[in-house]
Amino acid sequence: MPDKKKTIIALSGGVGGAKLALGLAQTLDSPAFSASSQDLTVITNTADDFEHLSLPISPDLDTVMYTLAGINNTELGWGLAGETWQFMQSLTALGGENWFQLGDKDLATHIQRKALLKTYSLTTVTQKLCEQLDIKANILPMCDEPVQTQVCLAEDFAEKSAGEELGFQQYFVQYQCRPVIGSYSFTGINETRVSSEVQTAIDSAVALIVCPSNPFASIEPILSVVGMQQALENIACRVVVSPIVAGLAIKGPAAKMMQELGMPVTALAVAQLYKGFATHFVLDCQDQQYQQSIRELGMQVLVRNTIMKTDADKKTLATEILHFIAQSEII
Ligand code: FO1
Repeated sequence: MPDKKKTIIALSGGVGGAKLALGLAQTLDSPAFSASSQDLTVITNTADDFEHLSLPISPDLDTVMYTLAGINNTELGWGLAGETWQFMQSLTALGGENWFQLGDKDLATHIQRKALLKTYSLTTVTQKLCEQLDIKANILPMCDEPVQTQVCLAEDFAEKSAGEELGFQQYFVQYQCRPVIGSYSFTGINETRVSSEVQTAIDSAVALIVCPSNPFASIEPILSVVGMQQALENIACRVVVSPIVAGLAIKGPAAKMMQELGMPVTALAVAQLYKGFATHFVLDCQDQQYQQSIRELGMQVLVRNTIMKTDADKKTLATEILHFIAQSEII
């Protein structure tokens, strides 16, 4: 009789999350772990998604997908390796909108996604794309309904006044995260629900790993899907990996957002955000002074190098987290 399926669920945004997801996928696939019969499901943020040039763009889904397929562009941190830009050059020559770069190869993903979305849900479309790319892990969007992160400006910026909202990609790409944020919201979130595919993964899950992704822009939208947090709380072991190391975000605007939202930029402040939800916390060696304070929040703490520069770093961190989970008294 085959072993009952045991799933490790990872929650991920873009680059940082995808790195750990790759480490987890490779580790679970290695001979040392194959006897544990654990598979990987990556539930990915889709609140960065938007329509651009009439195409449905899912930046975090694509970053996770390309990374797990081994075809990601490591220099840019998004898009595909060996990309060319003739489409963008021609579009620019025609006076088209060029603040958001779509590479020639990447364009195929968005066009194929658009075609498939006429018939299938985003979850099924993602599964079909992953199948074509030979990805073994199960990559799922956080939900099938459209959600869009909007940031509300605390100060005037360019032609926008304080109090006005910007879509996340405009904030992130067009304005390079320069506007000061007062608050943010997730348009459409109240119309979402946990998909049957996400629920099935949760039902067989032995542990949840929150990858080192932006707590506000990447993880909070996932946890805000109607019914998601309650469903995930049925998984006894819930590990958060800090995206803040030595007061800096590994990538992206997490540190800047924390500061503008009035929080100290520390791994301890990240742990406080997840108080009551996380049972385990992974802290970088550079932040070990917070170990005791985080334990006092009710979490077991693992102190390791969490900066993943090489593929070996990704696998090492993934292995250490999987051992931390296995040793836990909870499962
Ligand atoms: N990020 C940029 O900084 N500039 C871009 O022009 C850009 C284009 C782009 C196209 C497709 C895609 O899937 C991602 C793209 N990204 C780009 C990355 C993306 O906007 C961000 O990494 C995420 O939204 C943040 O998680």
